[in-house]
Amino acid sequence: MEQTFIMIKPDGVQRGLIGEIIGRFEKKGFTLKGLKFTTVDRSFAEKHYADLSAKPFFPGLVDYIISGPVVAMVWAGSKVVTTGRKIIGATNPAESAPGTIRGDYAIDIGRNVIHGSDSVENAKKEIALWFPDGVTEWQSSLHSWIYE
Ligand code: RTP
Repeated sequence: MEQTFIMIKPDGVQRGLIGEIIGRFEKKGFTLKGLKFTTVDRSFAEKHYADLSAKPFFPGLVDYIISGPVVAMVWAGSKVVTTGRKIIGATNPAESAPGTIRGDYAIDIGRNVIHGSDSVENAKKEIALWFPDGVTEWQSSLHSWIYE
């Protein structure tokens, strides 16, 4: 099964959205494979967002991510990378559809509550970075009620 890396950013944690966000992925039918409540330091955040290091918003983005605890997760399921991005909504909450996490809970692009991998390849890299010891391999007993 495909896997994706999802992170509830510090604003999502501070605003009490952990349960709401996990609930949306659970209720969709995806399977939780890894979960860590943690803070990260500057060099780790810079590694996670290395692709954006040339962007003008990069220093502010790193400050934001290290400003408080985050919830790092691995979710598994069919097409979980693209579907996860749909559940999250567009990067800029002003353009995120109502019903998406960012559409429902965020206003500012620099406080957009959640991160989700944008490709299967990046998901693999992010999972390796955040969960170097691997994830928990198990299969939900609901599997046959979710997949044909
Ligand atoms: P993410 O990686 O957090 O899931 O977001 P994304 O793929 O939807 O967007 P990306 O382009 O990778 O940007 C990463 C995060 O940087 C912040 N950002 N700020 N001020 C700005 O113009 C700006 N653009 C992006 C956002 O927090 C975005 O999620």
